[in-house]
Amino acid sequence: MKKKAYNVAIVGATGVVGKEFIKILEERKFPVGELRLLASERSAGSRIEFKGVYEPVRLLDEETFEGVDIALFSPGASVSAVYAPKAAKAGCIVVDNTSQFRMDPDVPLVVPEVNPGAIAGYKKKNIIANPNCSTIQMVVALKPLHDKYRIKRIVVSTYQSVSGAGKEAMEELSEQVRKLFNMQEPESKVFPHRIAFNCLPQIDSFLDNGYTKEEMKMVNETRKIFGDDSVMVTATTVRVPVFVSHSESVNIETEKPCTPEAAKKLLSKAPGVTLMDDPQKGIYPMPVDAANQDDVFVGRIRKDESIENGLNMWIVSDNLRKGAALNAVQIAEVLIKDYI
Ligand code: NAP
Ligand code: 3JM
Repeated sequence: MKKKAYNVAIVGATGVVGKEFIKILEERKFPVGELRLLASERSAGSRIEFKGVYEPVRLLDEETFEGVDIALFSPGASVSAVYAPKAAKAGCIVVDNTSQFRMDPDVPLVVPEVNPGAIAGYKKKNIIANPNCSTIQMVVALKPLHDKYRIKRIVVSTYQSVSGAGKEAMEELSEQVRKLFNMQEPESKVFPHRIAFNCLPQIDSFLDNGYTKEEMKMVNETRKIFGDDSVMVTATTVRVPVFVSHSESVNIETEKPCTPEAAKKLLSKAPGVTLMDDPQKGIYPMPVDAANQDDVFVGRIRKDESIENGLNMWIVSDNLRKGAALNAVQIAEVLIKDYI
């Protein structure tokens, strides 16, 4: 028999993704029984509102997962590495937002609009991975095009907001702007260089191949989610001084010819996508409009005139919602509908 309500733990509840989890569970009326909010000793003892009640934040420890059905994790990769397997062993299903398990062949990597069937694979480890924010918005927009025209190659450049690096990163941008307006020297602690009025062509650390880890996440995760290693992907990921929503300039080469008009028609009906494409009237997606929205917004669709079958487009979405917390809650919704 189906349960009426599920006990849910949020690990990293005081972070920007964690707080979005709490908002989205309430907004979507997810059937929450007990809500267990977990963080480090820095925040244990504080309270966060859920459905009008101030729930206590507790310290993440070994006993925390007894009786929990679903655990939504966003505490950073090294913390997930230790605690997600413990939670899974205690019997709950973990939906992990970090990069820790994404490429594990025994862990499904899921975007419900793209590969919902993969969720069934959670039984191997009791863990499901949520992809990187930049990957999620790109695959939601490209999946219908891949299904119909087969994408051979993707070239993507991102313009990622500071909220993707957490609460301290958002504070760093605010503080740097304040200092610069007051003729003071800004400090950089979270980012490797000043982010205020600047762009940083580095997200996460550099690898031996000259790419950053963030760039290789986009390459590897896209292929895993599409279940198609023949798709070639190359990425340049850039941090920009925007608070919320990531933007992406995406170029695709398809096997079968696809006109911009056909792409627009397909995307106007695609699940989770809103087409905003009337540039003559100034209509195209922008981060300020996408923030606090659920959909992936696509515009500036046009022919790549330098190759036979190519398209350019501009894809924008709220990185904390579809890029993180919303996608994970949608996975949990499929779990309770079809599996538990
Ligand atoms: P954040 O604002 O810095 O929040 C980090 C959260 O993790 C806080 O609640 C923090 O608690 C908690 N935490 C840190 N160390 C912990 C520990 N040792 N034990 C228990 N809790 C701990 O960061 P965020 O933006 O929410 O992101 C958190 C993580 O989610 C990232 O590191 C990343 O792996 C993942 N993420 C994924 C996506 C995605 O695309 N799917 C997007 C953004 C982030 P305190 O308040 O106690 O410090
Ligand atoms: C987004 O623990 C960490 O260093 C987290 C780094 C991080 C990640 C990650 O690798 O999990 C920050 C922001 C992500 C992500 O989604 O990949």
